[in-house]
Amino acid sequence: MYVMKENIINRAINVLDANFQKGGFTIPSKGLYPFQWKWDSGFIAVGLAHYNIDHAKKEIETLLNAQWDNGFIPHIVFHTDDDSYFPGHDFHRSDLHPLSSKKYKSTGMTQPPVTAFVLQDMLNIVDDKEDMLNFIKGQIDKVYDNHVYFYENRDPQNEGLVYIYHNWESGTDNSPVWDDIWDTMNPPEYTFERKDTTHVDASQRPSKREYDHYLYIIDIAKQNNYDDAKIAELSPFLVQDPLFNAMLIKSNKALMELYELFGGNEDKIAYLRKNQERSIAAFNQKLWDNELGAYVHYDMRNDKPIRHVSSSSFSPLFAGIPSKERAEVLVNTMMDRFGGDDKYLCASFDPTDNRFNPRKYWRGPVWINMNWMLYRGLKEYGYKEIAARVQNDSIELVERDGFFEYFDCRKDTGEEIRKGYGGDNFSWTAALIIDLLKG
Ligand code: 2M8
Repeated sequence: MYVMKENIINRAINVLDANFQKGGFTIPSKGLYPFQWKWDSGFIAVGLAHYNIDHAKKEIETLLNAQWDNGFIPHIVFHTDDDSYFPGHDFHRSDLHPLSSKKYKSTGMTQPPVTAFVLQDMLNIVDDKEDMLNFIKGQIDKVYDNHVYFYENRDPQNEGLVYIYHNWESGTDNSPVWDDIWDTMNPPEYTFERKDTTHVDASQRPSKREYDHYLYIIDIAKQNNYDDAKIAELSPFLVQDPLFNAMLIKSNKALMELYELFGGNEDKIAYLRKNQERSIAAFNQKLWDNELGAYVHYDMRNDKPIRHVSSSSFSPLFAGIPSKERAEVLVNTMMDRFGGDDKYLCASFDPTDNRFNPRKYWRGPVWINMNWMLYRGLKEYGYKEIAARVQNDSIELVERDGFFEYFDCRKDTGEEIRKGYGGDNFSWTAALIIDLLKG
């Protein structure tokens, strides 16, 4: 066991080192994703903190350097002019927003706010606490400003829940949850050259028609210079996502705890506390589906819940959102639908739903970042055995199938040689496996 563990950790370190760039950030996967992604950076920094603290700090620093003057942090920072990815900076045009960074080209959309809880994790991992505290002191206000940005600009009805206006903001790009929204839209047929399908089999990626929807939503945002109020008024995609809001809540807590360590900052702590209470209450009230026994997404544009269970439904465990009683219902739902003996935990979409696809990206495969959060959440609520299963399943998949982007949740795929799906040598898989093995 010990030798095996060391061996995976060394392989994971090799993946991360190979993906680290001169500019001080880590690409998610060579070829497929050649820039810096917001939530990837966070997960990567957790892994880096175990063996290369300088790189871990750099990862966070380079991301936060690209913050806009209104506190917004973009989902992709285009540090280089690489044209092997579509859509690139020339499509996204972050310069249209008056407060966007003048120094860094980026997208005009964001991703789940993981940075604050990542900073807290980094502090917990390293031995030299003083050094890390100094680093955090220099970065924390930027992360706070990002949370203020969300509450002041992404919550038009002042509910305590923030919206996302694009499926790429969710991180769960082609989840079947979005199919309900695509059904309400009829975007034009765009002409463009896909780059992702030159790196990964098309059967494991979103369809061309799905990409038309993705591009169309960006076009609407661009026509309005990425103005948040206009987007809230006009975007055909406007969703309160349980994963995104759970990350915000988890990060609010981390920010408050970190500020408390430093002393002072009473105003900031009070602001976060007020919003935290509202957010948790609204989350439990609006996003809980009693019949499904799970948290679900809410479609603000069409004013209705999107009633499907996905791995996002379980992310509130990581943020301490459900009561003990509700957590039990949620875990039972997960075990009934996702937890059969013939499956690895945890599929990204409900295997009992007819939209489930075990090979297609966010429509069913297991993702290590979601498992990492699930493992922590289950442990926190006292589900030690199920947590251990999530941990072991993750390690087994990576050990056998490789450091891939996503994995088949079926124990028997019908194929002789198993392999992971999507990009190979994928950074957050490597980073979080290190943390899962050490934790
Ligand atoms: C995937 O998303 C990008 C767009 O952001 C893509 O498909 O081109 C998602 O899995 C997302 O969650 C992830 O951050 C990104 C980079 O790993 O890839």
